[in-house]
Amino acid sequence: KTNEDMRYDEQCSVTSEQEFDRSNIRLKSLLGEGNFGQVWKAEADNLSGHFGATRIVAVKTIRKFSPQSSLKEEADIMRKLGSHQNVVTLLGVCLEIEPHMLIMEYAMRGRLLSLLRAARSAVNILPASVPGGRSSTPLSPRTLGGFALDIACGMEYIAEKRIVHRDLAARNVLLDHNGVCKICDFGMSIDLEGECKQQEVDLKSANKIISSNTKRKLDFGSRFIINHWNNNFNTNQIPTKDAIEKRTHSHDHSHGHAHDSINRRPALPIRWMAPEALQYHIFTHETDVWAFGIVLWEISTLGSTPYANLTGREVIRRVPNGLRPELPKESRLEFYNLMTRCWHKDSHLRPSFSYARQEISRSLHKWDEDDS
Ligand code: ACK
Repeated sequence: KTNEDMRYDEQCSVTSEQEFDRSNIRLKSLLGEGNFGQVWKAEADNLSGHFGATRIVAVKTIRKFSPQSSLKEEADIMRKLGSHQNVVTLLGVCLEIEPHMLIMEYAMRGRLLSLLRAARSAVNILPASVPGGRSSTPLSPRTLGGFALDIACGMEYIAEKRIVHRDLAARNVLLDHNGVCKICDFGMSIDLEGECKQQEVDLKSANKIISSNTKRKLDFGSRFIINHWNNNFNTNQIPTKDAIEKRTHSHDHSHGHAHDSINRRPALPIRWMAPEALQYHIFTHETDVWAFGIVLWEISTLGSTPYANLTGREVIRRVPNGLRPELPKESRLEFYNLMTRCWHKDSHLRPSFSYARQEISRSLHKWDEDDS
């Protein structure tokens, strides 16, 4: 992104509750259908005071009777995040009448996962000199390392804002026209600060709890995260391990989420989840770090599915017992170490996002120096 693009996004990013006039949106083509709704490529006029200007945007809509029946919470999270070059920016909302819509910046090159998989056949079939779009170009280790750095920067920012993403995976990273990665899909995210306020926990002590390495933190974490689960998954029970297992009967149907076997609503991204998330339903910045390790693995394997030979049920049982994704042969050593540390059983011994970002940045500098 140029500085000018950044300034434009900052001006456009939505910070108020203000409703966008939906008559200013023209849906152009369906980009894809997610679990709860659709994403459209669209044109939007007069976004956030840019009168007379038209911008290409992505519009997310929601099915009326989906379990996540509103995009309000997702909009709140995105509003709080504002504008960062590695996070998809919210540009406007239509939440007063249905169908609800989120207007987001448009990331032209689509999902990172698709790009990684497309690059596989390019690596195998096409010689490096064949001209073509980026999606048919083999991806160099330097380019892959750049993706890892972008995602670490985005996640560092998200964690600074005290948001837990809960669904970080290569399918939820988009690429813009410059090939810059942008983290998206905050439908499962939690705002830790907001949760503290709601549960009348003093923010000062909550900050201490959240940032300290004590058991209290986990207790605190699990309590509000379970509440969040109940709100979102519409059940009055604290989910048991059995309940999770039930949700995984038909896994791998779409987007890496397990599905409820009866009504097929999406449950949890089992293969990206840390042991404490699988066992005790604790979701924290550290469980996001675990998922980041899986994303590094996805990047290194050009979009393989973690534990592809196991069912979701087996993953739930074996990851807490020490099972980890098989380390890819073709990756650079620095990334092995980093991903392995992201998968430390003890969540407090995993690196922070800012440490991971610095480490990746150091590796990339070293590669650049070695190459020159
Ligand atoms: O790989 P894709 O083109 O990238 O297909 C999926 C589809 O919508 C369903 O999620 C695309 N998509 C989602 N959000 C955006 C966005 N902000 N910009 C561009 N494409 C998007 C995603």
